Amino acid sequence: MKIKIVIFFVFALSVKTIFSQVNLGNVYDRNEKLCLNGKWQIIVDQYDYGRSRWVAIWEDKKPQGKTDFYEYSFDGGPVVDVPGDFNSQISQLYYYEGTVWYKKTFDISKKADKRYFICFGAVNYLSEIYLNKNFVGKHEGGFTSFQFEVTDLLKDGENMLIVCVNNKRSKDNIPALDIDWFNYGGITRDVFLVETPESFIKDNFIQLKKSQVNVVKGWIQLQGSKLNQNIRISIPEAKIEQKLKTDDKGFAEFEFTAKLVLWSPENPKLYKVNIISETDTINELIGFRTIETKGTDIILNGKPIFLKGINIHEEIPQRRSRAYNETDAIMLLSWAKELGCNFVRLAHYPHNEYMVRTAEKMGLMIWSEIPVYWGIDFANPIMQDKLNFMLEEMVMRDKNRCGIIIWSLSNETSPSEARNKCLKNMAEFCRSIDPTRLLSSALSNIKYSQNKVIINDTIVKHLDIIAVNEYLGWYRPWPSKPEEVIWESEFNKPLIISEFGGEALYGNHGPDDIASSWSEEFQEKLYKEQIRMFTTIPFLRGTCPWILADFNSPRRLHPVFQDGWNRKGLISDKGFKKKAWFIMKEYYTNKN
Ligand code: GCB
Repeated sequence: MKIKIVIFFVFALSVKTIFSQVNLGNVYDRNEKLCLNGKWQIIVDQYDYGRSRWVAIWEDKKPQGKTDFYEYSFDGGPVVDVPGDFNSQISQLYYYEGTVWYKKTFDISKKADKRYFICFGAVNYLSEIYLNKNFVGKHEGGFTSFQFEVTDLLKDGENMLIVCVNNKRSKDNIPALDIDWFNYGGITRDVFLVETPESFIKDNFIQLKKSQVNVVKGWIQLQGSKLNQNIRISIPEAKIEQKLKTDDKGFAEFEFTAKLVLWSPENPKLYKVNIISETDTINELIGFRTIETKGTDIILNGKPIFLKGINIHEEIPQRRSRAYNETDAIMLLSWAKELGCNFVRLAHYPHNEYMVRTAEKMGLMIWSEIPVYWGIDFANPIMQDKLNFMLEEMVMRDKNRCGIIIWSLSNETSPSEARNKCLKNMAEFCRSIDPTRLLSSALSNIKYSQNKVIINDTIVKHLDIIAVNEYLGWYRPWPSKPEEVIWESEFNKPLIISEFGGEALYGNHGPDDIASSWSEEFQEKLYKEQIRMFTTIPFLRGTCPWILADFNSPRRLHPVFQDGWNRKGLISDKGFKKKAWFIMKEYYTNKN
């Protein structure tokens, strides 16, 4: 990957130890791991003082002689919980975007024949990792997991891990400057130190072959000194036992027939799959299903399906913070189930693994997307590599999660030559690393002409599913009666309305025809109108209201009705259901 080379070259000039990212595919499925969650000490460094070599916060220097002093110290400073964003934990940091240094010490008895990897679920946005005063590596991107090998830097006894985090928005970041959510910074997800054998199963991909309900296909990649190994894949419950051999590069591909109970929303069956090499074992819960499109239909396990969806941000509104653990996932996804959903759009970035794994267990199909959102600088020559790198990180983490049926490449990006080129390239790259899932992108550039809505964005040629964010009745007035709006598409593909809705403050009542009343009645009527329109769109195969719950967004400036919240939630910031919730629930209950 070019991007990695650039990053590491820059750092090679100033630091002595550099390790490359490893992309361990199965962190959560390994038993031998030390959890580094808990209390971490922090230093807030708004002017980036600590990164200069003469200050070097990563060395955590302590005064030695009588004339010595340092103008920083972790000791005596604030402490925060990891996982978790720093903004919600320290009130002075609520709107902070900048550098924060994190420090954690931990003890370990290092085993001579083992390897060790430091694994981060996500750090928003830039991070530099230091172990025992040595630079380990650097990562860009706030919502994808990454790992570095630290075997040679790890000591027996106490170790010191320091992470420099910066969540400042920037023009060439993904996302860039303008976002409609809260830019929570920090080490927002789990941190583990994973132990593996010297030669280990680095990654594996196991799913049903595209369109074939009885063919399992995939690959296994080993890393270490013993690359030629005998491998066994077993699924005991289905009495499956497959033997294969890895090549000189530690790689093996496989394909075999199997009669499996297929995963579906009605029966979210997961099998225990064991991958056993001569030196290592991985046990993973994996489900099997096929997903494809045929004309304007979405086909799950050979049968057409309608996606009854809801958009979700990775935020707990009642706590005004990021969601980061299984309890949080269960709360958000139980609301989705209660609404009658069989599908969730995890907006606008890859959510934590608990969200994906819990949704899969609950029988919810998943749309996962990278934060290629609004003003991305597609014309910037470094952008394509960054986009593909982030896309690869998303796909590699979750490629065995059958609940994920759609990878989304972007949300509301304006067509231009540069944008079209980047998205087309991403689509091709994504299919090359995962040919089993559907591709989409949420579009907003739709042609509106009198009472017609015409889908003509040429990027759709490279996608499987058309997804449109339309806000008829909110950002755009109804051009006619809702049931008289005519939807046309230049493409013979299924359509999902990936966003629609309007704002209402819970408990605020008023006229149902005045948007600025911010009333529950207005939102309720808007939902009824939307549903009337849905029933007339012949190629509609799914809907996703925007959004499950009110969420924090500093661009929502109305002091009375918004006060820093986007109020399009069907559920309020305190967890109460608005009137529109019941309209949507009824629609889903009656919809086949
Ligand atoms: C959109 C965006 C979403 C916003 C929403 C809104 O089209 O995709 O991120 O939050 O509209 O509320 O305006």
